[in-house]
Amino acid sequence: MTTKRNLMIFALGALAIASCDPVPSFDKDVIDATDIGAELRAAKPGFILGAATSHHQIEGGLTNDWTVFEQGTNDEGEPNIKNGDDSSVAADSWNRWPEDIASLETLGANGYRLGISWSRLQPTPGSWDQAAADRYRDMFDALNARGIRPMVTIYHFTLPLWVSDEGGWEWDGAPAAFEDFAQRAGAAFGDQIDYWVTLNEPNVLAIQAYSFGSWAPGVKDDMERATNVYAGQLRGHALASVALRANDTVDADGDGKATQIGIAHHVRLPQPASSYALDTALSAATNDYINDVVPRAITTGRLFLEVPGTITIDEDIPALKDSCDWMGINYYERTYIRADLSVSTLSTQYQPEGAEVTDLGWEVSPESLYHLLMRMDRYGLPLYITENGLADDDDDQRPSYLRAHLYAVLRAIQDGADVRGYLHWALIDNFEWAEGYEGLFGLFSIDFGGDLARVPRQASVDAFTDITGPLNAE
Ligand code: GCO
Repeated sequence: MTTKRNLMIFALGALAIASCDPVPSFDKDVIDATDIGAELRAAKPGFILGAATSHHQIEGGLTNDWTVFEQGTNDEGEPNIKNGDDSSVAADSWNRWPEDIASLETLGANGYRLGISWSRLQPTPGSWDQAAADRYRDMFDALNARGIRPMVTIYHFTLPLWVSDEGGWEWDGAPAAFEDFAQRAGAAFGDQIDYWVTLNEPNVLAIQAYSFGSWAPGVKDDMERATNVYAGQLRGHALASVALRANDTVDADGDGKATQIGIAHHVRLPQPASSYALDTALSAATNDYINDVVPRAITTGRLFLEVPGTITIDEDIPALKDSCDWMGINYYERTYIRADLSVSTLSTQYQPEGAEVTDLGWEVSPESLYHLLMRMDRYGLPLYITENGLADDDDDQRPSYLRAHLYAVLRAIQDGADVRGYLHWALIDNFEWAEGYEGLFGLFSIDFGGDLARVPRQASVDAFTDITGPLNAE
């Protein structure tokens, strides 16, 4: 097995070609001197600039596979979530959503990416909680009334218990269950919503939950199962996109299109740790697995996933082809890839020495965002940044981070990439999965032990409105 795997990796190494795209280096003085809002407005009329959240991370009061996982412990007997935190209250957005909308207004935002909870709306197979749906309808009405385009995610990492009890995305009934949910969501909210996100980061979910074991259901080191879960989500997406198009036939924003479907695709820039063949090969393999599986599937219909020597999935799924009207880009970091055949992912990732990092230790690299946008643009779909941001509790990095990353977006647009919007992660501090309340990403901070008021991180809010002001000028 190991020999076969090594041979395959060497073969890949021989084929690996380093990407030829230049990664530019940005000059801080140039960024500071650029009126990003005015230039975005000129370069891309109608540009959407806003913020993002997900239901589980802010709502509170949920019951799903994650709320079960949050109460559990890992192999070492430690709580699954740092400090034993849980999402039971989170930011209480289920009740305080008008404050979230007020925060968006403070930012001058014209877009908001938010999630709806599958487990809340369909707590049992075939059921539908109309009171919960009505609450979401109130939120969507309020957003539309303020000219803030809702972009709605229908699956963001959490499953109803009746799906996870069957095996989650490993269950062969999961895609059809998701199709049913998409059908009901399309019918229930289609008159208010045009922009749908079917899946959030199918690649990250698969790896965190089935290789790192740090997310529900906490399976360690099993890239075969991870890859099946990755594929299961994409099969579900194919069915869900057909269901959304069939059930949401109302053009809510009057642009002539009733549905605009995307996947929030997590991209990162893998760089080989050295020119050693194994590092180059595994960097290329990681690049394909992380970055290219999703856009290839949604543009060609070919679902191709490979972990060399472990698993290969290669299927044509006609409904996957053209299943998206746009592609979402979630971008956080660049990583270096060092071969390590003792782990199921075959490599480990690390950050360069001396780089600026966030509170969670992630490298700040706006140039990599530019590079990835140019690369993803080649798939020919309009792009929206559906997430980009950083954990920075004291707010000393976020203002410059925000400007530099929006400058990267502007440069990509000026160089021809069709980027139509940017939703900053996150609007408010929230439950950061296994990190609990330690990764604080909000443009607005929240005192989780206290009154839960949305308090502006003022320097960041100022940096944001410096851009939305000229962007939204008449
Ligand atoms: C993800 C999710 C978000 C995270 C954000 C910061 O990438 O894991 O989409 O839910 O909170 O990315 O880590």
